[in-house]
Amino acid sequence: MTRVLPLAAPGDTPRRVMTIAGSDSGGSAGLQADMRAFAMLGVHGSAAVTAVTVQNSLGVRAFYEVPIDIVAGQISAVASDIGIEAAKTGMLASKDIIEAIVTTWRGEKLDGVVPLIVDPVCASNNGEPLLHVSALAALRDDLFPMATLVTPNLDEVRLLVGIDVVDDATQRDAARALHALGPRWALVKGGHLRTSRVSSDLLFDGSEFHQFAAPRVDTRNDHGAGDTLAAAITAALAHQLSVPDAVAFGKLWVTECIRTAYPIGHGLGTVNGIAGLHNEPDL
Ligand code: PXL
Repeated sequence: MTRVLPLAAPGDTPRRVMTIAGSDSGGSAGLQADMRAFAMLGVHGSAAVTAVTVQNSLGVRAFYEVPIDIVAGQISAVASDIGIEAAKTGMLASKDIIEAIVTTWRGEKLDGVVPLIVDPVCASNNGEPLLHVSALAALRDDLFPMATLVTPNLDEVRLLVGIDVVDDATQRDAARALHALGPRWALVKGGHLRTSRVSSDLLFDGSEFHQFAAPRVDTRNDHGAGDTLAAAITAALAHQLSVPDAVAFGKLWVTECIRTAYPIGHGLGTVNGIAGLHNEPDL
C-alpha cells in the first residue's frame, strides 16, 4: 500500500479527476472539500456543480439546484477536452439531476471506462436533507449500477437498503445488499457506529470482504469527512491503484484529516483538509 501518490513533474499534466457535487458555502464539505483533497494529493480537479447550498457550521439554510442542462454541460465540456481519469459524485439533490448525470456519463462513453465513485450523500452532518426522497430510487437503480464503488455511511445504508448496522454481521449484510444493487464494489463506512472504539469500514466486491480499521477519533469536528475520503479514493484510482489499495490510501488520508480536525464557527467544526501543511518559521 502506498502512503503517497506520485506527483507530476513541474510543467507536466497531473492526473485529472472530476467531482460532481454541491457547493458548501462554509467551505468544509461538498465540492470545496473535494477540490482541496484533490489539490493536496496532487491531482487536477475539475468540478460539475449540482447544487449551491446556503450553509455555515450551524446547518444548511437552503439550497438551489443547478439546471440539468448545466450539470450535463459541465461534465461534457470537461470530458470532451480536459479529460477525466476518475470521478466522484457527492450531493446530487434530485432525480432529474441524477438522470442527467447517468445519460451524460453514458453519452460521453465514460461508463465502464472511467472509475466512478458514488458517495450517496443524503443529508448534511447537521441532519438537513441534501437529496429529495423522490431521488433515492434513481440513485439506487440508475446510478449505482454504473459505479465502480459506492461509499455510504450508516445513515445512508439505512435509507438505501433498510439495514440498521449495529455490529460486524449487520455490516456484512449491508455490504451484500448494497453490492446486489450493481456497483463493482461497496464500502460500508462504520465511522458513525459510535459504540465502537475503532472506525471500521467494510469493502465488498461480491465475493471477498476487506476491512479497513482506524482508531476512532472522538471529535465533533467531522464535517467533510465522507467527501474527503471519497475524493482521496478518486485521486488514488486516477493513479490506477486497485480499489482495496485506493480505499486503504483514502482511509489513511481522512484519518489524518480527522485527527487534526479543527473547530470553526459556532456549530460543527471541520476535518482538516490541509493536513500536513505547516507554516513553520524555518520554511
Ligand atoms: O458531507 C456531505 C456533504 C456533501 N455536499 C455538500 C454538503 C455536505 C454536508 O454538509 O453540504 C454540499
